[in-house]
Amino acid sequence: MNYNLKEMDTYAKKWVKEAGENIRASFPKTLNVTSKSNPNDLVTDIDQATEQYFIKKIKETYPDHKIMGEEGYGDEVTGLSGVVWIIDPIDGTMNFVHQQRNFAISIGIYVDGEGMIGIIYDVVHDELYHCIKGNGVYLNEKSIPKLTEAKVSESIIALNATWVAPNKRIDHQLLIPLVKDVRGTRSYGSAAMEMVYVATGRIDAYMTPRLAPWDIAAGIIMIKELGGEATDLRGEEFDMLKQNSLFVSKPGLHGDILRNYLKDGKW
Ligand code: 2AM
Ligand code: CA
Repeated sequence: MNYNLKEMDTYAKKWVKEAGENIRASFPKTLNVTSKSNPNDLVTDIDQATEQYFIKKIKETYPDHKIMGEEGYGDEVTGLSGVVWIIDPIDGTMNFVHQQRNFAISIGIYVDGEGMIGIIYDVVHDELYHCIKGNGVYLNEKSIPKLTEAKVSESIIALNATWVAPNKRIDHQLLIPLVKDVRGTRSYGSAAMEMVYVATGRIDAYMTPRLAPWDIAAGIIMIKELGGEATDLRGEEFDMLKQNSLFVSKPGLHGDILRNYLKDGKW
């Protein structure tokens, strides 16, 4: 297949900025909010319109590329051969609805299964995080430095409080020792934002037992590019066609946490 990463990156960033402008323009208007799988799984007309906007642009420009989008307007993607755009039009929809901040547009572009371009746009702050594999990661025009090692006792980890209270998905006792040993915990409510916080070193790690491919597609490319580690909670590679657990971290810290805190979990 014929593809040009630089050109795709330029278009993707342009479309993301345009979509962000439309999202900012929507703030004074009344949102049409409905729920999907459960009453807390929200979607708005803006999530849907944003995804449709990307699909129109991508299909016009690259008719042979495939698109996997959270809101289901893309293709039925059953394999990762060729170029696949993995899109979350708004990651952190609950924040978007309640706070009008702490959400992002996330686009990962995969070529034959390999993550090549990652774009995460913090719409409210006009902060565009972007990366082409092998060329570093940038926040707007500024290069983001490589990640350095950190100790558990001096780290801040992002983790949702759900996972240390009784819940349906995991044994909530498993993560309590880690929460006690780290310097602090945070929860931002958008996986894409939490991953750029790891990429920029604002936090040291982020973990969660279940995310969809579009939540993680862009962020894991950036973290790996910066020398960080991105695996599931067992330390294994992701399957971008399924739900996965996620554990992203600075180097060194990743192995320490896996060995000392995560190894007994049935993730
Ligand atoms: P979303 O806002 O795009 O739905 C919140 O902790 C994070 O988990 C967000 O990145 C959110 O993405 C994601 N999320 C929420 N519900 C989810 C679900 N049912 N499956 C997978 N990811 C989900
Ligand atoms: Ca979303």
